[in-house]
Amino acid sequence: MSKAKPVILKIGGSVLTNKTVELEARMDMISGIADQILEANPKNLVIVHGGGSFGHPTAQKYAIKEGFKDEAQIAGFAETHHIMTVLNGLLMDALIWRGIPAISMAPSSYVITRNGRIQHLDMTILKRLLEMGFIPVLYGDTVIDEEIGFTILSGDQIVAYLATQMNAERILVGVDVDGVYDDNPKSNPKAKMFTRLNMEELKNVLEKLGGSEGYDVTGGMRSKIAELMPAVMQGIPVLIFNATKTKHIYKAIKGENVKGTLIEKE
Ligand code: IP8
Repeated sequence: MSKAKPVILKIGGSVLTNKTVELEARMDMISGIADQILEANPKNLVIVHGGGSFGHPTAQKYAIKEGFKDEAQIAGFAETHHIMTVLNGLLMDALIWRGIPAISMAPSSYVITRNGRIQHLDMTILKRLLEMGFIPVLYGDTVIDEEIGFTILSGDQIVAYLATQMNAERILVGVDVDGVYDDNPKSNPKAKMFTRLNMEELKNVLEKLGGSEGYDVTGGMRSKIAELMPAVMQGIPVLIFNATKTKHIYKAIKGENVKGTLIEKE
């Protein structure tokens, strides 16, 4: 049984899916990620993944994030949750059939938000699973909200919450770009990547960052980083790296050197 500090790995929806084509999973990527996790053989890992072109288009169609306004959204809420379980199932298949002890934990079953912010997240079972050597796998999901009825909870908010509550050793954020840039590297080839940022520098950079390509109801790189700031402030380092590149997830889990942006408090 392990009581060591956990490492939280976020796998962006942009890595698992083609964000510009609705419901297109990147199966090669999913297999490659599972291979790397198998090889890394992590002991205290929690995985959280995003919605990509699975969760976001449906969430957008029914305006789930904005809360309950009319009956037509009820089926939309169920559909959005279901489509997330489908994406999660693709990743789970890849992990389980390699013998990785991953356990899927749908946040809609144990999280309540208030105006979109986590109000209650029961970590009892998650902590037990971790101690016993399982790898809990969570994801951005539809959740019940005390104030607005329901909403969308981003994987990034889950990551920050778990990391701060469990005082994680580090947070690894795998996306489809090499790190944090001073402009969008997909539209501006001259954009400069930061290899290291402290809190002060990060605040300045945040003002300049844009949203993400394709469907995204939870807001791209800017809101991703803003969400992770409380964890950084608590002294938990965050590495933002390109999870689509060969062996990057393996190296990040192992604590080996990976190209990316390391965000630290000081
Ligand atoms: O991609 C949102 O999670 P994210 C999940 O981590 C849904 O923001 C259901 C759209």
